[in-house]
Amino acid sequence: MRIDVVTIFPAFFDVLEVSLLGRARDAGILDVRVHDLRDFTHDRHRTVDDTPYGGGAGMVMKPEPWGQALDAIAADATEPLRFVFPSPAGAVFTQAAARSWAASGEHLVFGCGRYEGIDERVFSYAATLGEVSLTSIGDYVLNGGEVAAMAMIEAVGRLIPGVVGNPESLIEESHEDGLLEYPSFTKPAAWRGYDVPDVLLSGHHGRVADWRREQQIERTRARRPDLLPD
Ligand code: JFT
Repeated sequence: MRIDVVTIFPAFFDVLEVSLLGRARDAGILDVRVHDLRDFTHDRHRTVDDTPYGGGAGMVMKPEPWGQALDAIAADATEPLRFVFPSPAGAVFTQAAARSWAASGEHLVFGCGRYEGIDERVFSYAATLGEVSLTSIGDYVLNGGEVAAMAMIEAVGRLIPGVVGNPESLIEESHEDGLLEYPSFTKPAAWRGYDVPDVLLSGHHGRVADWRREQQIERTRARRPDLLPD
């Protein structure tokens, strides 16, 4: 899978090298390329922002560098493009979106803005080159799109076959079955006065499975009732 990132802070993405995705990249399964938006400017100060039309606080990202960056990426794309712009005004990113993008065969392009946001016409222009998604990672406020893009890249990347070692662990995890995960324990069986639940030491696979499902439902009811059907 090919992923491009456009940002004024390319160094943010250096951690991709050392994370889970680094090995997938070495194996040729994931090809992530990071571009500095300022490389697509032409003035001495490599300007990417300007004051907002209509007034108001802060600065807005100028459309011209974005247009040049998106054109350069589109020019050598070999798969259908999806432009993902992290945005506090976007639809909330879900595991369903991660699954859909991972399975789509699309070339993902993350446009990471800063300041008050990106000139709205950039999204209209991107829509002439591919699909466009304005996506938020949740209802809290960040200073720009980089951290959100990193989260989405990890969520999508780990669903690409070969990126995560054991495909079973993908299915078992939180959200893949609509419930929170069951609690996990490892050795020792007794630690600082806390014991591992007896059922997990019993060797009764059916009872273990029933207990885990019960735990999933109870935790989901207590912490995330919004995930349960009425
Ligand atoms: C914040 C963001 C996400 C996501 C993109 C761009 C500029 C700063 C900002 C903050 C509040 C209002 C602009 C961004 C996010 C999230 C994403 C940008 N800012 N206006 N904040 N919180 N969950 N995804 Cl471009």
